[in-house]
Amino acid sequence: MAQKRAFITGIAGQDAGHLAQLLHEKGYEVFGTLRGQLEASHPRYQAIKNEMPYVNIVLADLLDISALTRAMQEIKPDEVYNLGAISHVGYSFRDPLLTADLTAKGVLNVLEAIRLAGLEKTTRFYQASTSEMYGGLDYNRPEKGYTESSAFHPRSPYGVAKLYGYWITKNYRESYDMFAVSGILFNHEGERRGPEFVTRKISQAVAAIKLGKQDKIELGNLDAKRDWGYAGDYVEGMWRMLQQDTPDDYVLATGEAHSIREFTELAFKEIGIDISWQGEAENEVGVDQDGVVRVAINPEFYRPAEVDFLLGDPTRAENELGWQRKVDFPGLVKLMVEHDLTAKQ
Ligand code: NAP
Ligand code: G4F
Repeated sequence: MAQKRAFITGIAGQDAGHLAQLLHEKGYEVFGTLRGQLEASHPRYQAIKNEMPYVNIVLADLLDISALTRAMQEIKPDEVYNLGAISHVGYSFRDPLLTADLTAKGVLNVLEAIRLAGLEKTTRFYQASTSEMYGGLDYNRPEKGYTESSAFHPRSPYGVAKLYGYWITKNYRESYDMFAVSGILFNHEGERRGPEFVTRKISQAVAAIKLGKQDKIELGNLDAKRDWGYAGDYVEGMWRMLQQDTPDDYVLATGEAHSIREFTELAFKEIGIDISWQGEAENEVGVDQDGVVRVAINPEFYRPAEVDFLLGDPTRAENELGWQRKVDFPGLVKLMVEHDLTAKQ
């Protein structure tokens, strides 16, 4: 049988790295997009090639439908994973227009590129949808967690843009009979996570504090809760969604929610520091056993509208995809801190 071809947008991202490795191990020929006027000698290009020599790099911006269409015509992928996006919620408040162009309309660009290349009946499409679409407000918080049929109420330009991506994917499935699905993924983290996201910011800071390279970390809202899993587990779920007989959308989550505060405490425990909390609101600090301030609040990291609580119910993915997360919350914190301790030495 011919080798299957997978096309991943945003190959430099966290999930793309895990997914490319998984698909390579499964025998796929893997193509991934990088944006910018890069040549093969460029450090960004080289970094991907050094880490994932099996990835065929395609230079294409998600805003550039001609580049995407050309890529589809030339590669004729069996599976497309649309992972490229502005993915940082805080940043999306600072640049909402670009977020809309990229995180919303970029999805349409990829879907149209597939159609323009005449591949809508053969190429399967995965859209990286998100738990941010639910919004976490009190009035719509199912006790056992959000499911595929929960109501949406996005709370950021990012969440709103992703909702467009979710609906246009469903619309192409219904209009053109495309195998086009959304994975509604709750937060997933790990050693590839960007340092602008809170878990990696904490694990890197904790490692630097242990090694004497940093004194403390500044954070925003400590009391938001997230359903945090390991990214390596979640890419398996993405792949499984595209192997089904009929296309449908699935939630991937752990079914457990923990606060930023809990993540911080556990991460410090990994290096032998017990954090205790003093003060309130912007004046709250986390101190170690010797009274040294290790955590301070910086309101710069607050968001204009916060998602206070996210909990997912992965029952359907477990039953229909046979998907199961392997890494639990303490395991995730440990894995990240241990990785960063080694990397920072
Ligand atoms: P990520 O690390 O931020 O990766 C996103 C990638 O998109 C980056 O490599 C980025 O490239 C690329 N990108 C940005 N602008 C682009 C453009 N104009 N053209 C082409 N590519 C562009 O995100 P991730 O955590 O791996 O997440 C993957 C996807 O899943 C995203 O769509 C995210 O919104 C969604 N998602 C993530 C989570 C999560 O918890 N991780 C949960 C639900 C959904 P540069 O490196 O050049 O900036
Ligand atoms: O790590 P975060 O930036 O992730 P967030 O906003 O939950 O978004 C991530 O998960 C989504 C899935 O639910 C994805 F769709 C999205 O692409 C992204 O991957 O922030 C998590 C929480 C927030 O409540 C934030 O206010 O941590 C809080 N937080 C507190 N201090 C902070 C900080 N977040 C960041 N980034 N930096 C801080 O210093």
